[in-house]
Amino acid sequence: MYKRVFPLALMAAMAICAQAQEAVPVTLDIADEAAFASWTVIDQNATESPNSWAYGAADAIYSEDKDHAANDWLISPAVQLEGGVTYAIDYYLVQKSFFFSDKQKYEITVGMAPTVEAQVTQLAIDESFSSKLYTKQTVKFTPSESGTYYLGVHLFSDKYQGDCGFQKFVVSQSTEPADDQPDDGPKTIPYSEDFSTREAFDEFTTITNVSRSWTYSSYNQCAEFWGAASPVDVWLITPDIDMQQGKAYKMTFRTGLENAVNAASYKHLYVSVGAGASAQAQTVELWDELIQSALMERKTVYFSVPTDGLYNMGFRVQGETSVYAIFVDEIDIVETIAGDLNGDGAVDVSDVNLLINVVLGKSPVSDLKGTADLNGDGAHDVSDVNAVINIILRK
Ligand SMILES: [Ca+2]
Ligand SMILES: [Ca+2]
Ligand SMILES: [Ca+2]
Ligand SMILES: [Ca+2]
Repeated sequence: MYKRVFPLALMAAMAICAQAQEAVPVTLDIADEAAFASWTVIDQNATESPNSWAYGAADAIYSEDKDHAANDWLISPAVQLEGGVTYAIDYYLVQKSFFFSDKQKYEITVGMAPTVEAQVTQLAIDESFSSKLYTKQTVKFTPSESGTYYLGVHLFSDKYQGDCGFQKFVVSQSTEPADDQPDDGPKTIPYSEDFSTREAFDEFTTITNVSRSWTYSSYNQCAEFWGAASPVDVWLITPDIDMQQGKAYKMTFRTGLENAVNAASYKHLYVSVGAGASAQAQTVELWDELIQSALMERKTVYFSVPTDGLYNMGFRVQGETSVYAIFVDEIDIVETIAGDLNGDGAVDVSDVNLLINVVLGKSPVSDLKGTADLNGDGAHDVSDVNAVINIILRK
């Protein structure tokens, strides 16, 4: 079948070059077979997997290959774009599978020719796409030069992940600045992130020791790590957040599992803080728990920082996992009353007594309803007891 697709694609590309290019706003859809013929299909792994993009029903469909991963491109007809102008590009994909654990992997690209070599700019990537409906996703693009552009859908899903459908691109001039422009500096407290957009996730740093990492789940609107067959060490680290020494902070977030039916699906999650978005900089471990629930449970972490500056919170999954996902969502950081360790709103001798009991190991750390590490050195010890006494004496 791919033997037919190749020359068809070339003829289509040549036909387009002869036509006037579309100017924005424009919808590049696949309304019928004739429209599909104006798109370029490139089956990059045709020798091992002839499955590729084909006309469906007012869309293009990649039919799953049960034995081989996909490596298949669908490239749009030409569109005329102006340099320096920011465009909003809506795209519509769908996952066709009965299995919730099936995921598609794709990237959205743009380039100045309908070839793999020319599709050099990546606009989006999702390695765990699972939306069962055609829903709008949007990326921004600001070309540096005016000219003829082509938008690409590159599917590189693992084998046996169900069919994938692509419906259309809608290109319009954006009223907002491009995502890749620098934002307005570090985040401040109160800090809140609910991952309602991919752009929000893109401000996070991800680090991994395996082929997969934390990705954006457009379906669940949260951060997701899809697990791996081998032991993992994967980090999701917040953007820079401005924090001050001597203040008490409380971070809450929600986490849960895609599948919690057996222990192989559980994931060990660690939370840390450090002055940098790298594993080396995440020096103070604050919390850890073996996540065993499919409910998105809210977790609470109390902490302080040792000096004024920019800090990052780390979410790390470590150890054995299955290939089911863990989710992180609704990260909130607020300032609390420094020294109020029992959470009654006041700082007094009862807080000192509680901290002494925790330092002596007579009370569990979980009794604390505020940070007992007031100097932010990662330890609960007598210097923190003194810090609470000083807060009381200064009142
Ligand atoms: Ca193929
Ligand atoms: Ca969310
Ligand atoms: Ca108190
Ligand atoms: Ca301390």
